[in-house]
Amino acid sequence: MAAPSPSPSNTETMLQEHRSFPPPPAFAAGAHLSSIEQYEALHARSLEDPDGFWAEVAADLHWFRKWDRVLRWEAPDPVWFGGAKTNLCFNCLDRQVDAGLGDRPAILWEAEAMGPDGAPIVESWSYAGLLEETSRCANALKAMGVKKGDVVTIYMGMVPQLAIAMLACARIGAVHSVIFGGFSAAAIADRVVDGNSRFVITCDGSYRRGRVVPLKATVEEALQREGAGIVTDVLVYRRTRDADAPFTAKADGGRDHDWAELVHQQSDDCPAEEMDAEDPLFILYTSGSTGKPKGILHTTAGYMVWAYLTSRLTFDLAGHGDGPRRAGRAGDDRLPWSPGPVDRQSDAPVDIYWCTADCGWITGHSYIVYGLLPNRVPTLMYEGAPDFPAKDRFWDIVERHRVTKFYTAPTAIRAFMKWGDEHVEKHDLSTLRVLGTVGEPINPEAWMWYREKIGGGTCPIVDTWWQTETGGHMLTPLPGATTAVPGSCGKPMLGVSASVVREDGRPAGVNEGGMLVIDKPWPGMLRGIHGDRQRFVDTYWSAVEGKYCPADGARRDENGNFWIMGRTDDVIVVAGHNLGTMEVESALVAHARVAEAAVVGFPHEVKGNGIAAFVIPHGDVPAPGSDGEAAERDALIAHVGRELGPIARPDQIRFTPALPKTRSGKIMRRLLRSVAAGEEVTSDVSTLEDPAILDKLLGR
Ligand code: 6R9
Repeated sequence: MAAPSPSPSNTETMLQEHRSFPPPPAFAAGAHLSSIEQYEALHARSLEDPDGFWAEVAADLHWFRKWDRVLRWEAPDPVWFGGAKTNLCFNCLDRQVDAGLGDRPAILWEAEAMGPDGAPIVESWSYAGLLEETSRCANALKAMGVKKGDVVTIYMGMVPQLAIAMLACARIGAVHSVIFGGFSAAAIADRVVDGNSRFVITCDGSYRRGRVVPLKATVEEALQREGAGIVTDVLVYRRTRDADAPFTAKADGGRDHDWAELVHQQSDDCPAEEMDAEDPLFILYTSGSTGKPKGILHTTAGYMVWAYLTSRLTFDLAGHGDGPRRAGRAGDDRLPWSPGPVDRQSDAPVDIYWCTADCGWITGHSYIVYGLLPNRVPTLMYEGAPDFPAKDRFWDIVERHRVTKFYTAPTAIRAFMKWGDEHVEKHDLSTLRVLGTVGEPINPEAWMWYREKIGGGTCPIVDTWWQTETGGHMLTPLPGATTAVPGSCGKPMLGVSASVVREDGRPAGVNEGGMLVIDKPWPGMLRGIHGDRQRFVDTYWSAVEGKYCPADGARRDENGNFWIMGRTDDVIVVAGHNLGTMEVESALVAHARVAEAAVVGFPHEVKGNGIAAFVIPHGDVPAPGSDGEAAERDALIAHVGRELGPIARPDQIRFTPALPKTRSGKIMRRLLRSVAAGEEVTSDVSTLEDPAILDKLLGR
C-alpha cells in the first residue's frame, strides 16, 4: 500500500485552516454531551473500561438474554456481548409499541412525484403500523422458504417497503444483502452468486426524475447470468404498476410473488427470532474497488449497539418519550444520553431526522433505519432526486417536514452551491439544529457554505468519517461538545482509539501525514468479508499487527483533530513531497471561478508524479484551445501555488462540465488517472452514474 511517507513538506503544504466553531452555548447547554471535558472523560473511560462502558450503553436496549461477557478479543475476531440474545427488529419496533408509543411516527416517506392536486405525497408510518407490515412481510419470506441464516437480496427503490424488507429479514434472522437500485444486472448477478442468495425482494420499478427505472426487468436480466439461476423466489412490490415489468408467478412455473398478494394474506403475528449476539445480520458489498465485490459482514448485537449510540451522540437525538435531557434530571447516575424509562406524557420536542442517502449504502443502513428507530426518532425517507421537480426540492422538504437534523454528502453540497443560493433562500430552514456530512472529505469552502446558507450560520456541522466496514461513525465532531474546524472530521467517537502511523507502524508526529489506524476493537466493526477469510485478513489486518487499517491517509493536528487526506492510494508523491489530492482540490475550490475539482497524479518525467486537475467552472466551460482557456488555466495554477506552495502547482488543468462519479457520489479517480496519463481507459465504468461523461472528458 502506498502510504504517505513522513515528510516535513507534507505539513508545509497543508492547507492552513484557522477558522473554528465551538458549539453555540445554548445548544451545548441542552446537549447529551455538553463540553470537551465531558467528552474527554467519557472517551477515556470507554477505552479504559470497555466492558463497563458498553454494558451501560447496551442497557438502553432490549435483550431476551443478557451477555455473559461484553468483549472477547483475539484480533481480528471479536465476540461482542457473547451469550446474549437479542433482535434488532424488535429493538426498532416492538420495543416502542410495548412502551405505549405505537401510534407515534417512525418513518416519514415522501414520494418523488407530486400528487394529482400538485401537493406532495407523504406517508407517515407508525411503529405499530411498521410492526404489522414487517411481521406480514417476515411471514411471507417464511412462506417462500426463507430460513434463519439465508441470504436475501434486496434491490428496491427508496420506498418504505425497502426498510420493511430489511426489518423483516432481521426479524427472522435472514441475512439481507441490499443492492443499490441503480446498479446493473451484472452487479446483481455477482452479488447473488457471491452471497449464494436464493431469494430476491424487488420492485417492478422505481422513479428517478419522473422516469421509471425498470428494476424487475434488470433482476430478470441478472438471473439469466451464469450462476444466478440459483434464485428460486422473487418478491415484487409494485411501486410503479408498470405493465411492462416482467412477472411470471411461481404458481405458473416462474419465480415471482406479488407483495400485495403474498404479504397481505399473511398473519401480522411473527415473533422476533431470538438471535445470538454474533449471528450474521447483513452483508453489504462495497463498491469502488476493482475485481470481485467485497461482501462486508456485520453481526447482530455489536452493530445494533453501535448504530444506536453513534446516531444518538453524533446527531444529539431526542426521541419520542425521552423526557427532559440529563440537565433536567437530578441524582441520576445513568450515562448522560440515556433516555431511561419512557415518558409518554413528555412534551419535550422530538427530532425530525433526514438522511438523504439511499438504503443501498451503509449510510442508509445505519443512519436511516437501524440507528434511528431504536432511538425513537422519526426518520424521513425521500424517494427521488434532489432537483425534481426543481432544484429546491430538498429545502422544500426540510421546510415542510420541519426537519431538525440533516445528513448529506459533500458532493451534494457542492452541487447545491453550483445551482445557486436562490433555491435555498426561498425556504425557511430555521428548524435545523445539526448538519452532517459523510462519504468524502469536505473542502472548507463547501463546509462554510453549508454552515452559512443551510445552517443559518449557527448549526453545528458534523463531518463524519467512517466506512461500510466500521458500521458507524468513527471520527466525528460531537455537536454540543467539540469545536468544529472546516475540513476536519474531529475526534474519535466514544469507544474508538484512532491514531496516525508511519509505514513502519510507529506513531506519526503532530500534523505529520500517515496511515490512519484503529487500535482497538469497537462493537460495530466488520466481522469478515463474506466467503473470503484471507482477503479480510490481508486487506484490513496486515499493515500493522493487531490494528484495523482502513486505507485512508490522515494527520492529527495540535488540537487532536483528525484530517482525512484521502485514500492512501490517492496520495500523490510529487518530487518527493506528499500531497493529498484533497488539499489541492480545496485550494482550487477556494477560487471564485471553480465549482468543483478533482485532482489525480500522473506519471511525470522529472517529478515522478505530476498533478492533474479536472475543474468544473462556475458558468461556462472555456472554449478548448482558446486564449481565454489558457488565461484561466494560468490563473488557477498561480492561485494553487499561492495557497499551498509551488510544489502543489498543477501541471495539467482540464475544464469539464461534469466529473465521473459512482452512483454513491464518489469521484472515480482511477478513470481520471487514465485520462490524465493519456492512456486508453480500460477501467470498469459500469458503476458510473453517467457513462457519457467519459466522452466529454476525452473531448469526444
Ligand atoms: C460511510 C461511507 C468509505 C470511505 C472512507 C473514506 C471516505 C467517508 C469521509 C470520508 C473523508 C469523511 N470517507 N467519510 N473521507 N471525510 N467524512 O462513505 O462508507 O462507502 O464504505 O466509504 O469514504 O475514504 O474510507 P464507504
